[in-house]
Amino acid sequence: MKQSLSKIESAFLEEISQVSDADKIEEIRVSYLGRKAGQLTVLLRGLKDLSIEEKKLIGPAANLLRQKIESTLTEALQKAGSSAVPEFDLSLPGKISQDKSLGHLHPITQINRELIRIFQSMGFQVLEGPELDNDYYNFEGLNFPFDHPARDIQDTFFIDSKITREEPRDFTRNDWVMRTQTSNMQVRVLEQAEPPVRCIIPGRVFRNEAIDATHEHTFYQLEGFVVDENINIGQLVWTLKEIFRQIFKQEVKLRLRPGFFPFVEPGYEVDMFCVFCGGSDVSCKVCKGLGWVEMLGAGMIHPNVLAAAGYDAGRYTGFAFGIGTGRLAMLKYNIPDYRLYMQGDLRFLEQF
Ligand code: FA5
Repeated sequence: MKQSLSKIESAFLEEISQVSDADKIEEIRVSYLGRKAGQLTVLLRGLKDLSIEEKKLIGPAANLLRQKIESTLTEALQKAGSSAVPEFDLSLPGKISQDKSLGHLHPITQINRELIRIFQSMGFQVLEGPELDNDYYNFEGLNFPFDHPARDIQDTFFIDSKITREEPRDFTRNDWVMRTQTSNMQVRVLEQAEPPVRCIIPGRVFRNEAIDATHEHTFYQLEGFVVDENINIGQLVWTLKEIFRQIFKQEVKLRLRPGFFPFVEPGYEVDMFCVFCGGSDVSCKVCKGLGWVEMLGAGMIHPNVLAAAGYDAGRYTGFAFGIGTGRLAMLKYNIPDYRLYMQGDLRFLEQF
């Protein structure tokens, strides 16, 4: 067996020294290492019939010869300039060169992650909700009776098909909508959770509305609500101020105006002082010179909503808010136009 190995070795070295073109080199490879009838392959196959002592002796020598043949073939191919030989090592890890920038997070993702971190530090649970939802959770359960004009506040994308999906309840109306608000999670969560409840739901929402510097048809909200005994407006205001203080790393001026949302009573619209012009520029695209930008809706959860979720509305109270996270990111990162988020323009995205 040993003699056969040396015969193969010298024959191979003799043959390879006489060829210089890639096709011939390939022929030699097949003749020695080919899977079916390669001379060395056949010999290696015979190893299994040897005794253990012989295997120990011949096995390593045969493997060594195979490696030698392989590396000699590769060298020969390199000399022949074959494209079959990679010019670089594909198994090496990539290099980060100065002129190639790393990927980075979209500003909405950044603000969401920051909000999640802050809310989690305050004991809020983070949940997700469906973007396509039943009329019940988006409207009816939230105290928007069918055909009530309050539904017109949010221009809705209605879905023109019957969907069957496993849901925790039978719907009074089997109508589906692209959710217009992350508030669609209020009843859904409360139906399944026991108080105390403290959670946030960041997500995408959809409205069939005209777009401008502060409005998109597809935009981002973060819903939050707390339900327990003795929950009050003071706690809502404190929570909002604290969140804004942590996001902007300074005290932020917020303004509460009475606002109507059928699922809260009392309800508020909350504005933040415009950091772009402070109200001094009538041509400011963000606040239009008013000095304030509407950032969120909020209020005390309406007893009808608590009752729809099966809560004893006499015993439990709760507050809820829905922050426009895209608007928040505009003020935090000085973004003058909401439409920039969705345009995929690298000149914009690379700034974050
Ligand atoms: C609501 O969507 C309520 N669900 C908020 C709420 C939650 C109220 C809980 C009470 C209790 P509103 O339609 O105002 O409310 O939207 C909330 C925020 O989303 C706005 O303050 C604004 O920051 C943002 N927003 C609303 N419409 C758009 C839009 N078209 N484009 C971008 N951001 C928007």
